[in-house]
Amino acid sequence: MIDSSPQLVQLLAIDGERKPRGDFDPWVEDLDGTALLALYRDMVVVRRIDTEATALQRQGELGLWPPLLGQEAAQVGSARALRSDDFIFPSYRENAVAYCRGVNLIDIVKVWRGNAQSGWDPYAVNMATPAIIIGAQTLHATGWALGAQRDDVDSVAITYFGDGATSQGDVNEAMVFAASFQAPVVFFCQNNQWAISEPVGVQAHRNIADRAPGFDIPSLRIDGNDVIAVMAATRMALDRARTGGGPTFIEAVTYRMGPHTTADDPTRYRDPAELAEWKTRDPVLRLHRLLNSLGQITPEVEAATAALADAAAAELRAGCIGMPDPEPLSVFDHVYATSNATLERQRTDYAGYLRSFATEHDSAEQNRKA
Ligand SMILES: Cc1ncc(C[n+]2csc(CCOP(=O)(O)OP(=O)(O)O)c2C)c(N)n1
Ligand SMILES: [Mg+2]
Repeated sequence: MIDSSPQLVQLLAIDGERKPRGDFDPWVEDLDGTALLALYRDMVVVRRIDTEATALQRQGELGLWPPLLGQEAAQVGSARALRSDDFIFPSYRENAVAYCRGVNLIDIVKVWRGNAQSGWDPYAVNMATPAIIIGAQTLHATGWALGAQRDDVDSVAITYFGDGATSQGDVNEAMVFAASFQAPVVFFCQNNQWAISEPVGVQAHRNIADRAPGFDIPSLRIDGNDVIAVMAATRMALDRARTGGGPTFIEAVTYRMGPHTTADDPTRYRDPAELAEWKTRDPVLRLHRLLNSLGQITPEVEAATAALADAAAAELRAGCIGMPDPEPLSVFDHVYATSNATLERQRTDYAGYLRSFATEHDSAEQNRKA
């Protein structure tokens, strides 16, 4: 299951050794100890946020949560390669990307608590809100990229999706359009080995990265648990797009260490030996090993990083639990820019339905106020 074929680009070995590679190294030569430590900090914090959100769901404070455990390097390495004017079109799992983009932690969980239909203003951070419809966001990204091309700006669209999404028509259609018009878009596929309970080998008898050249889109197959390789490949792809070279497809080979979502139980379909094997490739541990060998890990650094992660978790928890409940009828407010008769009828019906739960006390209160 674990791939170590020569095309898999790896710049950071499992034991934390930096592996030189002439074609990729120039893209990450600025990554000194301080920069690597910043990436490490991000990865520790997003893992902590993810763990806290999972706990909040287990405690009934969130309806659902899609964990990113194991995919920290793929998300942080790519997100930190972007410019602020690049636009991100994510799936539901890119919560580390949202964190790197500066999305408020509360806004990240709002939608999973059922408090809002959408978490944040996409234009404030140049990142769309999560797409649950598998692969739909790849079309949005390609359309946005075509717009950037016509506006003659050098901003790039990046879209995140999973291995399973590559079987979806939308993703293939997006690649056809991106290739035809040389759209400045990066297709970033996190191959986490599973599409819920479906292993990647069922839908892809060859590497997923092999598909893109069929659309005339160059592709890179990288170790997605290696934050340095991820950053190098993403910078390379962004640069190509920015300079008129068109789209690039990146397959980041990683592993979903947790369940698909908190509603899933992977022990029913996954061999525990597979998880144990991937734990040895843990992206956070690997970077920690490199930093340790560079002398960057001191007790002070460890304590400061843990404090940062704890503070983020505390902020998330307090914000989540303290969120005011939305007014139930507000669900109708943003369906259309201007309302219509059908929607108004639904609103009236729903208001009546809600009134049917009113207690005698509520009725007495209403009568008193009336
Ligand atoms: C169009 C569509 N079909 C099916 C689903 C149900 N569904 C939700 S997640 C998922 C699997 C996606 O797997 P993958 O693309 O590998 O992403 P991952 O969840 O592993 O990150 C499916 C089939 C959906 N949300 N949208
Ligand atoms: Mg997957």
